[in-house]
Amino acid sequence: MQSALSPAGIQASRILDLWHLTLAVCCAVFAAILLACLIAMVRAPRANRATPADVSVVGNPQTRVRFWVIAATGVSTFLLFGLVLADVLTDRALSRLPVDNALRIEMTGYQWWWQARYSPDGGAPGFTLANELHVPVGRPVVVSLKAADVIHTFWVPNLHGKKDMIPGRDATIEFRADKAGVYRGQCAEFCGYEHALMAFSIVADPPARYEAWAARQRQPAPAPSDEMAARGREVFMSRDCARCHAVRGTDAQGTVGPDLTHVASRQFIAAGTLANNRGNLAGWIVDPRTLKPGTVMPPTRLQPADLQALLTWMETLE
Ligand code: HEC
Ligand SMILES: [Cu+2]
Repeated sequence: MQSALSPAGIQASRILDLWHLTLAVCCAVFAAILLACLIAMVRAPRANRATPADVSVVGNPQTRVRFWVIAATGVSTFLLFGLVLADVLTDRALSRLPVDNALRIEMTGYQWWWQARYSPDGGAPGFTLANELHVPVGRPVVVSLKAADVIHTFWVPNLHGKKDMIPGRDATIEFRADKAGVYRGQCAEFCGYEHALMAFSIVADPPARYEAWAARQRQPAPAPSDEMAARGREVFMSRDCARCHAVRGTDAQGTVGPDLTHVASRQFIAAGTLANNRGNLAGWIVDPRTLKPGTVMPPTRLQPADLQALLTWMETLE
């Protein structure tokens, strides 16, 4: 779900309140202006060939009109300042989310995917993943935002507004998910060819489920359980994959692409581009640039048996 109109957290609902207020004021002003136009049209004297236009008002001061113009200007100014005030108050409320005991995540935008590094939490070590974050319901989350190449924008409308990720300039965004669910996020700053295919999701889980998920993510990849998976791991290590990807628990330590230690636990691959299933994974590995033109990941030619083994191993990375 991706909608600013159905907030799942306190930040987004404050923004929605401001939006409702702005909408109501603007609609009322718009209706008042239409009404004034209508009255003016109905009351305007009609001219035709027999009755020439009445231009006697030109050059005469119109005190009654002057009153209405001043009153309308006053009301507009008052309403505009009211909206500014509401804006400032909302902004202040947004910055006052209590963040003691917050979950801390560092998120980096790459062309065109997201890396998330979870900080050590309550004595447990941190971990790294891509594109699909889980957070516990009811606990504040502080995300520090970075960009690896160009400007990206972090935006999960169900949870908060937008925040730019500017290379070399650190920023943070704080939110709290108050309702369990899956919230879609999207890069909101045009960042090149595949800007439109740079999505991610935030899964808000009840705390116990979140802890179980986090405990799994902290684990290194399991040792291959059978011959086929072992061969698949061999293919991964011997082809270029390990140069760009990390799989904890193996020799693969690349940092150019997403951490794949638990790639099979994700719903999507390639930043929301494809559902994560065996067929899409195969297509992606063999020819990523047809599916996502411009992506850094190169195509890889594999013997069918090697490809099947690689897929089998990757499916064990849950
Ligand atoms: C030159 C670096 C590079 C090489 C080599 C490379 N990849 Fe990638 N890979 C990437 C990048 C960058 C992405 C992110 C692409 C995107 O989403 O736009 C990616 C994405 C992926 C994904 C999707 C991950 C996710 O969670 O979205 C998988 C799976 C993957 N690569 C597997 C492989 C395999 C298997 C190989 C070897 C056959 C390989 N890659 C070789 C750079 C590389
Ligand atoms: Cu982007």
